[in-house]
Amino acid sequence: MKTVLITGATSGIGKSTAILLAKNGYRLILCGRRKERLEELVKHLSDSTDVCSLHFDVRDRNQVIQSISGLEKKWQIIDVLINNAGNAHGLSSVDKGDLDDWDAMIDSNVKGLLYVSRTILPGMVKHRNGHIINIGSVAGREVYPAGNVYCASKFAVDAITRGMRIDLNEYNIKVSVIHPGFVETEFSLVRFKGDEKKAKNVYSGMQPLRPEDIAEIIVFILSRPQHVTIADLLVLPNAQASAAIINRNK
Ligand code: NDP
Ligand code: 8X3
Repeated sequence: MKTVLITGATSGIGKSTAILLAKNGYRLILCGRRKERLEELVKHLSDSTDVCSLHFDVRDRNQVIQSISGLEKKWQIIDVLINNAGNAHGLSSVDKGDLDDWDAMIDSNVKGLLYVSRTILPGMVKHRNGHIINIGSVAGREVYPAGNVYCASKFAVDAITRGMRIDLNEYNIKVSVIHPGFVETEFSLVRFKGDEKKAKNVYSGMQPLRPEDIAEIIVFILSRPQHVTIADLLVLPNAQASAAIINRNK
């Protein structure tokens, strides 16, 4: 059975994906910063599958390299990498943006994805086998008001995905990207720094995607035969027509 490493498995899309992949018998390496949550999830899933966790911040390249390189031998062949860890921090016009928020988004969403990929890819190249699934966003397809740096980070994920698909083509490695619209997770709570009212307001009057909706798509992508790559998917809630056009009367 395939071994899947998921970054950002402590909540939202990553956690739902871990739960569904466990049900489908995949071996799992779950990553995130919140150690207690990781331990709880490992305990919960270990009845269904072989599972372990790695505790690191994707922004810290030494932690990334040391954690992944330090995996026990039986976990060292990684078949699938799901680059999911990331967040938005703040929602401000570009002239008022917080520099720490900008650093956090670029360091986690872009550089973190690169550090994790760069650590795992040589193994995939060596074995001429692998699949990378990057989690982009509708924000990586369209810029919306005050989205500036978060959108830039997701445009970068899109560009990196395309570059990966070209560079890894000769090694039999599949590269996919999913661009979700609104998904109700801890995403907005993080963006608005714990302000629950603002976070809830993002989804008022409309039905957002559930993290399980994206998890189901990931399972489908992974279940395709070897000659099929689902390269690029935009997945929106029915009430969302574009990054900023939302029907809130549903
Ligand atoms: P959540 O906030 O629920 O989950 C984010 C996950 O990323 C957590 O597990 C968090 O783990 C992890 N993470 C964040 N920063 C770091 C870091 N520096 N190092 C390690 N792990 C980190 O949000 P979502 O599930 O919604 O987000 C998952 C992905 O989906 C993100 O890339 C996001 O941009 C993308 N996305 C989300 C959409 C939405 O509307 N929710 C829409 C489109 C894309 P921990 O804090 O424990 O480290
Ligand atoms: C998350 C979706 O529109 O809030 O990437 O940026 S959005």
